[in-house]
Amino acid sequence: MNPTDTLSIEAEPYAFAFTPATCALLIVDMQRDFLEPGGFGEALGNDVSRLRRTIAPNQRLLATWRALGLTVLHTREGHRPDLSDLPPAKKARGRSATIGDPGPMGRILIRGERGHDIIPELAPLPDEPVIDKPGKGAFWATDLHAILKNRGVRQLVVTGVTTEVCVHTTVREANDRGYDCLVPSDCVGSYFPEFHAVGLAMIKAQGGIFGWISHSEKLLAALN
Ligand code: TIU
Repeated sequence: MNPTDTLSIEAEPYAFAFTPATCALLIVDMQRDFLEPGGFGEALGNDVSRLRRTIAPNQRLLATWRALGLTVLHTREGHRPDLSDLPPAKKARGRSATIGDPGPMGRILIRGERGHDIIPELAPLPDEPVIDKPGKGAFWATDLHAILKNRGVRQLVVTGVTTEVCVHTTVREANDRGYDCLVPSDCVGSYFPEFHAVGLAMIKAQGGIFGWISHSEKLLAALN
């Protein structure tokens, strides 16, 4: 496989043609706060174990992207320790605890705390940009678009959690900025199976209104 070749994989609503050299893997918010007990996900009343099936397929995709020398980026949702970038309306949400409150993994969704870190299974390498974002979308209030442009990236494989929240918002933001987005269904997850299914259906509806849906095995088969 030559990274500058154009590959095509089976996807919905139709085949996804991509050029690996200009297609980045964007892993959204695979943080302890969402995937492990005691964090933000659980504070919102969710069963975090539902997200853990996404870890193994993300590891396989990440290993292949790295082995081929392709662009990998990670995002983390979180806020400054002084909460100065936390809108009061966002602080007010939640149940037992809210952003900035102490928890078993440190202050919830606060940069520098253990819970805010990416899970060890998917730890970024030093040369992989980590985008710290205060919102659900990875483009708002970040330098992601500039980084992608500087690297010549035009297409994105978007993975991570959760399907209908940060992945969806990011795919919509990327689509409006001109990126083709492919979402491998096994590499994204939600606390709500029904929202996961509808979230994916919304992306591929209307001729791929926001992007394409496929499976990591199809990507790996094309790349390996
Ligand atoms: N609550 C929920 O489903 N998600 C978030 O709050 N953030 C992300 O999706 N990362």
